[in-house]
Amino acid sequence: MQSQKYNDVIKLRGTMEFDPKEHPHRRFNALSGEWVLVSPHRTKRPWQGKQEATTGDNRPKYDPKCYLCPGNERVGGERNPQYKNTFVFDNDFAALLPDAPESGSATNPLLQMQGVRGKCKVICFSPRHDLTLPEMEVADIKEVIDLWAEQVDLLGKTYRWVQVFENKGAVMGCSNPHPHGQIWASSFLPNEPSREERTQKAWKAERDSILLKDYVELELEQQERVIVANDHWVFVIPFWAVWPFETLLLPRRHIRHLPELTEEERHSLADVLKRMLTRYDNLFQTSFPYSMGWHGAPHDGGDYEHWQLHAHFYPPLLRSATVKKFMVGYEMLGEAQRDITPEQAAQRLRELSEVHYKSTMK
Ligand code: H2U
Ligand code: ZN
Repeated sequence: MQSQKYNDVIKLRGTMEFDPKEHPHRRFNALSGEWVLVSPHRTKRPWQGKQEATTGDNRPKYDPKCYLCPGNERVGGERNPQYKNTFVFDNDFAALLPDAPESGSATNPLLQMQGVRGKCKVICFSPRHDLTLPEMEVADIKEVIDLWAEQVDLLGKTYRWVQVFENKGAVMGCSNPHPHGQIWASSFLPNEPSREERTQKAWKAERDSILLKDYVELELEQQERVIVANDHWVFVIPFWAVWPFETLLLPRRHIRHLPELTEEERHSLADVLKRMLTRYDNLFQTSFPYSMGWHGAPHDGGDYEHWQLHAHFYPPLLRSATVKKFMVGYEMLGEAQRDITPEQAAQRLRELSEVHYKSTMK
């Protein structure tokens, strides 16, 4: 028999109307297949945690000590050319090697390993040491997009997966403020795209439609989580976002890979990136840190009709330029959790200007 106290709780719960703005709930990430716990009632809790020092952001246009600036020597002894737009080079400390040997087959299911091959590159977005993507001209951002597409095309001829990404800000472990990103191409499909491969494939098999195309249409209809959109692209805080200001960048049409983008779509992508990343910087009046990366279909010759190209932006900041969200405790041992709802986060980003705060301070 249930106790009186338990019955009272049930009775009380029955009289309350569920409100996702107020009540704890879980949301399903249709793309990763994982759940996230949302606790909106908790946003008022006091904070006496870590306050990280903000680093001053007065960088010179050229830094003679920077290993990414034009004409400078890198750690491995090679010298960068006097590049004018973008510059790509093989990572001097590559995590993946093109000619690593194959491993033998595993004999113990508890001690499995795989030999892997790959290539790691570093991309400089601009010769200017003092800029970041949102501070660059749209035409110069377009050069970065062209380089991403060119490298995906090139590396995709040899490798199954080409991961284009950017770590921005010291808080994300970025080693140098000079605007740059990386590409790691690999003979294997890493965990994150493997999950997305499973969910997108299953969606197509069950509904005969494209998961992220259905999703972008739903977001455009609801307009609750859309932040910036133009003729070809839509930036949303996904319904299932884990990081407070996490965003998902989606094309409106069905595109599998970056190299498929038309000239017009590349210009339009440069525009939407500049606008969204400016909003990010304006949120806490700081050069907004994040890890971002592109997920396009694998390059192994398989049928990837179910894939939709997209980019994830994972910023760590929570409530200021110095207070970030920690993925610890419950997140490590239970599941991901957030306080502010994705709808509230989207509204905050929507209310911001698309004029960069630094340009108004000059
Ligand atoms: P971040 O994107 O996390 O800052 O990494 C920069 C990369 O640049 C890092 O992977 C490489 C490091 O190995 N690097 C070089 O290839 N040459 C250098 O001279 C310094 C850093
Ligand atoms: Zn530099």
